[in-house]
Amino acid sequence: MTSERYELIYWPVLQGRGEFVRLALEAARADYVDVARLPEDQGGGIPAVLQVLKGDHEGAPPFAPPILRHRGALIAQTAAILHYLAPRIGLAPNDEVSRIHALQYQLTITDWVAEAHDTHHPVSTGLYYEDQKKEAAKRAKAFREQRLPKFLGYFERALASSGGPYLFGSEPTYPDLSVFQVLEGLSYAFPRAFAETSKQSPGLLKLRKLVRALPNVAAYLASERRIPFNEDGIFRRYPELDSSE
Ligand SMILES: N[C@@H](CCC(=O)N[C@@H](CS)C(=O)NCC(=O)O)C(=O)O
Repeated sequence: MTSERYELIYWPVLQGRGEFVRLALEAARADYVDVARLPEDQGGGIPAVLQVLKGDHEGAPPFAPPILRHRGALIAQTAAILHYLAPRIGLAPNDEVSRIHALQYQLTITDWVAEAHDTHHPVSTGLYYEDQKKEAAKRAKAFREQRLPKFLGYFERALASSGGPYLFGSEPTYPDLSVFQVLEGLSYAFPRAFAETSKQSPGLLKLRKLVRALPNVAAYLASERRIPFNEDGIFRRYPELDSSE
């Protein structure tokens, strides 16, 4: 069956990587359904995600959620989903080179998100945090001291190259929404380290405020559709990982 409506298939109880897609759909006020957040008797819940992952459909099989279903096709990988969606919902820059640069930024965000995730799961995603706390403490220290300033510095330079206030100038595009989400997540997970390190990134702090105030984003953030950050997601608040003291 093909449908014009965008269907997001993602775990229903966390922001996770699905949130980068939700934010884009919400910012554009696109017609979409967050499939797994429907009740199970309406085809939602975790079974809806597992059903798609089972792979009894045509085309390239998805490895993991988030997954977008549109016009009968399934697309996985957050950056690929956004690259597909953005021109259709008015969130892509205009020219071809800029579109590749938007994807370049999004893939860098993918790396950043994976590193943020690995601060609490440095050994294996298959183990509990409690089983890898020692390694997590080491990994989080390196993240706070080396990687956080490097990623923030990179995106601050990216903003300077466009003249701001967004990555492609005066209008927001999808990587701006994703940078916003990472900044929100990092300030939740590492309130101390983020507050200290982000002092060097005034352009990013401004972008964060601007994105938060976009009317569709503000309405979404205030709605029940925005799942609060929690300790099942990528950005987890474990105070011991925010400080070595
Ligand atoms: N690189 C992928 C990563 C996808 C991913 O790791 N998804 C998580 C949820 S946020 C998952 O369910 N992974 C299951 C697995 O890796 O086995 C993306 O950016 O979409």
